[in-house]
Amino acid sequence: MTSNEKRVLTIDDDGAACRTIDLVARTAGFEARSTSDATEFFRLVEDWQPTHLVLDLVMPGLDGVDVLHRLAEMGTDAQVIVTSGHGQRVAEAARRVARELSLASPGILPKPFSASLLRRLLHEDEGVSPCANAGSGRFLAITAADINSGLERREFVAHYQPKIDCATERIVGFEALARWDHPEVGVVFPDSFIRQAEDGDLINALSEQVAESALAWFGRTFAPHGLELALNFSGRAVSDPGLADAMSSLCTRYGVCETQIVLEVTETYAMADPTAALALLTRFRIRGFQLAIDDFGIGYSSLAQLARLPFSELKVDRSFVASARTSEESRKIVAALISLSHSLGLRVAAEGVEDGETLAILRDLGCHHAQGYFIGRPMGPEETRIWVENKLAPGQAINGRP
Ligand code: G
Ligand code: G
Ligand code: MN
Repeated sequence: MTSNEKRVLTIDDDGAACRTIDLVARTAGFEARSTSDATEFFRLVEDWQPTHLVLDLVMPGLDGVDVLHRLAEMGTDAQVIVTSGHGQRVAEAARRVARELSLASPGILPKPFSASLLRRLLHEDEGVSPCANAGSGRFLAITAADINSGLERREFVAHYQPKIDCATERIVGFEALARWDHPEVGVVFPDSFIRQAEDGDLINALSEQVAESALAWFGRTFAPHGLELALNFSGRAVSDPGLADAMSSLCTRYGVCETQIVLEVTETYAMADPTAALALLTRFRIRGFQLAIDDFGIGYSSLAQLARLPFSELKVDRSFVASARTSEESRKIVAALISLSHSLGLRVAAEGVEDGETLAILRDLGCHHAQGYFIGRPMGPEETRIWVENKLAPGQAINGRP
């Protein structure tokens, strides 16, 4: 065994790809080895005990899914990063296979490689993330105490993903997505801390810190232009009886009108206790906030409850949207959800729009709003501001308003 506790092992039939990954990994403080030979790969998994594996899915004479099964049988606890030159969808499917086999996988690495994405994936272990003492090379699970320190240092901020009107392609607003701006680790994503914050009873404080950071930015830059800001709330956070007041005072402080704010809650929560949800959600609507049911279509929903609860918007889950172009079933489901929203008088938004053809399909189906990598990725506050400016024709005001 070696002294360095961070070791990356790559299997790829492309020698240049191996060398690039090794180089990026070494500059990120990892030891790195690579091979194109399966026997050698599995031997190293056992003997060298890598903490991270980078797996090329498609290699001559080797099936990436078989490799995942074999790794699961070996009981490896290394983080598996899936790469492929065959498009994101294949790599994402393989990552789902990995997770179903109980392998940890922080994400996929599409080819051609982005060095910054690889660095991010190497530092973003699924379920376990580098903490305050990451400098020592040790990886610990994020604890409530870590989150508490982050809250005290006010490190929880938001990144923003733009949202457009499908018909006019004009920007209508942003979805704020929580990020932990960690002084040593860099940007930490919500998958690594939301659940821990809930378990540690810190989700209310965290949600308010993210909301404050988002409203301060939005109020200063965009609120006067009539755009909207959507914020995600987990069931626990939205059940906080003080949240409606806290949100209203943030609106007052930053010059934002309640009607410009959309609270996104997930279907699973909204349906868990419909009676309690009705009272809670109604209080937000009375104040003027908009309410979106997020990730619609993947939970266990009752359509009757959907009609009864005071939602103003339905967000079609990205799993249907991403495959609408290629799968007839997905397209029919998206069409049905759009039509359902129209009949219930709800605004409907599609998330996960990854190409222009999908955007055209949505427009033809009468979808109101769209969001996704094709339109814009989540970006930091300054980057978002520049993105909006570049989108506008000279002399054109944001959202077409003077
Ligand atoms: O970009 P992305 O990895 O940000 O977001 C992953 C998931 O985390 C999304 O499903 C999103 O709804 C959720 N999420 C993002 N920000 C927040 C937040 O502030 N609170 C809660 N509860 N969930 C969030
Ligand atoms: O669950 P929630 O709707 O809040 O999801 C937001 C999540 O979706 C974030 O993690 C964001 O990074 C991700 N996301 C946004 N647009 C796209 C997209 O076009 N494709 C994929 N795969 N994910 C996206
Ligand atoms: Mn959301």
